[in-house]
Amino acid sequence: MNFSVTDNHFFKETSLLKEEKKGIITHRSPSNIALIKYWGKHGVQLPNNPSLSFTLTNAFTETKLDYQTKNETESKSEISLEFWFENKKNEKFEQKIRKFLESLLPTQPYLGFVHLKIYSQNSFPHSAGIASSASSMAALALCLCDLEKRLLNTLQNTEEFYQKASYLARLGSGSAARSVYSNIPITTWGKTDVVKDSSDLWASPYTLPIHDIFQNYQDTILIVSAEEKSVSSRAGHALMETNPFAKTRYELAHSNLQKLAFALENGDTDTFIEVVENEAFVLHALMMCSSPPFILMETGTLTIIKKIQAFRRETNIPICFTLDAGANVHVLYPNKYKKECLDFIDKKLKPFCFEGKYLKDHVSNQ
Ligand code: 2P0
Repeated sequence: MNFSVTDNHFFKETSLLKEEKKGIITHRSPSNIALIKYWGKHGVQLPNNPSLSFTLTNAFTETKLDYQTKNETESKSEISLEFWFENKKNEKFEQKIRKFLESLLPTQPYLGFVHLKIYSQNSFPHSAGIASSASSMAALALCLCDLEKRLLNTLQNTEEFYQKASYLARLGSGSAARSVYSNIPITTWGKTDVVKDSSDLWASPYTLPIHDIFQNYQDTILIVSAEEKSVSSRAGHALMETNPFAKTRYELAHSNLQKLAFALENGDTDTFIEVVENEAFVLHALMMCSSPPFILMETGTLTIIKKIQAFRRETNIPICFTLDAGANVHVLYPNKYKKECLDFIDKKLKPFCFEGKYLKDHVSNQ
């Protein structure tokens, strides 16, 4: 399945050539934080293990796509693009998006029939060191699917629309596959026995039972470093190809996902914490035993982790952490302990944050 539209009869008719069409499409996509991590891929952006993430609420990207069909004399085999980020023309991002759209052209030829102007902005500061590729690629992919829908009358079926959006987002950035679903608390991507009809090609909403304790779960994102990472995720994924622990890691992801599904259903916060922290530690351990090795945690990351674990021991509050591919710490806790946890974060963890910065977020509600 490559969601190609080249054999679509609407496209064959090339009605696009005959009538001018223009319009504006807007989509907002949430950021997500993986609890079961995607780390290692093969083929064209296919994951080596299934992943599962919480969908966030306050961290999102909003993308506006302004399109107008080209006239008869203009080349349809080229991408016509302008890219604006946070109200400024951004050449670096434009180049990246152009490359992405060019890679889609053979299967999504309608992209060659339009002039595109893309305006994108994040709800969170760009300098916060938060990965924005997931939410931005997801918002762009949703815009592209809407564009196809408007131009070719395809993707009328909602499930197909979102599957294709997730498929396209994945091609832009793996974790973006999980960010096309707003208002869905949990998403999985990658073939797993735990989720019926799961696929490596696109992510899907997690529809298994979720205990009340995980409703409105809180995620406070502690900004430990706002600097660009020393090793990109792309390079990190590639190093899994020679990592001696790769096979064990992929097996562990499957069993951790199974355990996590049990914890989510039963409100078992002990198991939740065990799995979530294990996934974060394993992700960073894999980095440290890659060849060449690399470390993305900073001193503050470790200090914060130890303080969270000590606070949990002292209070019995089921607070825990997870890490992305970077130094920042996501502090996860049930909504009912929000006051105590925010107080702890503000008093004890804030001093270890870059410029005392942290972002309050929570899992998206259905
Ligand atoms: C994840 N991460 O599951 C994992 C956990 C970071 C840590 O996916 O090369 O930016 O664009 O597919 O999605 C970060 O990698 O990598 C990532 P590409 P991506 O969220």
